[in-house]
Amino acid sequence: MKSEILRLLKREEGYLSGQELCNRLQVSRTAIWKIMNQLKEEGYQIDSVSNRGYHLEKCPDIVTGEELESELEGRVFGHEVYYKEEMDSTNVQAKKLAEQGIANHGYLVTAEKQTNGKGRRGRSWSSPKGTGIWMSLVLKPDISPYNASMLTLVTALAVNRVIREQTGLESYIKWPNDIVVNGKKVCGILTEMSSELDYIHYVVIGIGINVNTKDFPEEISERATSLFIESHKTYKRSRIIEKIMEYLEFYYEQFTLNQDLRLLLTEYNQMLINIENKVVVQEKQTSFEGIAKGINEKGELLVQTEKGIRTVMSGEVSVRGIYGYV
Ligand code: BTX
Repeated sequence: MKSEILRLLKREEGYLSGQELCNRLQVSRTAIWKIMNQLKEEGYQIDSVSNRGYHLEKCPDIVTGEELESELEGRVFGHEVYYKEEMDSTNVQAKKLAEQGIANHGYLVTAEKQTNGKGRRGRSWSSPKGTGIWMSLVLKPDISPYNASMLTLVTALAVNRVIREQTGLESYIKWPNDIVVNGKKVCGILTEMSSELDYIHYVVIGIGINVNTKDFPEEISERATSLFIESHKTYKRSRIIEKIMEYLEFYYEQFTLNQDLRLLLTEYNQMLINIENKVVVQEKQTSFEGIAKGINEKGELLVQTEKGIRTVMSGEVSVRGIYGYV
């Protein structure tokens, strides 16, 4: 009900009378009054005037379920949101909820802070309170498990587009799972899956974006950046989440049509920072160098070497520029 009240308040330009809210939601005046107080405690500025009702003057920068649900009306992605101020990892929580049968396709998990944010291969992800977007989307795609890793690339495309549109920054995708601005990492994506050989139980797409972060722990400060650091502006995180859900849903539909990236290839390769760059591909035991030529329909990176083109699958490799991270 709280998200419904928020949605109505956001839509109303003038004042929304208490009586109208009672009628619409079939609840008592006291119930409405209590929720208004809760919202005020969370930081919403609500003007209440007797005989006129309530008017929402300002929304705080928070990522609660009610804030997001009130924005994400009519969408499949993010239609239901599980929020807790603090979590170990939104990916871990999303997997638990999917295992329990609670999280269905499009279910979103968000937190203000992660105490054990995860990167790939056991690495950690710095997720301080209130500054970034730490979220995980549960999907139950009807696709082959072999094609699921492309979802990371689909997500990168959506996040990169939203960053560009919302901030005006020239962000790029660093294949396969980072978004970079001015050569530094502003976003990381961690896709995890539970499947059988030919059937996906669920996929969890974890997205971490440094939004209003002002500084970083020393060990990552040279390679990490935030939207704030790059643009000197702060952003309302719920707005960015809302836009990501919108674009991700759009790109996801195009991906599932053929279970590959043929419809997204041109746009992806335009946004690929590594393109035509010398890269070092580090595989489990060995490494090799070449020029990145872009990705193919399967999302593999094509690398021109002296011996010809090699296709690199995401997973157990890391790709970096010859002189550093990008
Ligand atoms: P990755 O393994 O590619 O990157 C992890 C590496 O990035 C770390 O080893 C560190 O060097 C650097 N790093 C750590 N924190 C940050 C940061 N905040 N900004 C920039 N660089 C950083 C990338 O893994 C995938 C990260 C996914 C994070 C999301 S957050 C929501 C969801 N829940 C969860 O536990 N993980 C995902």
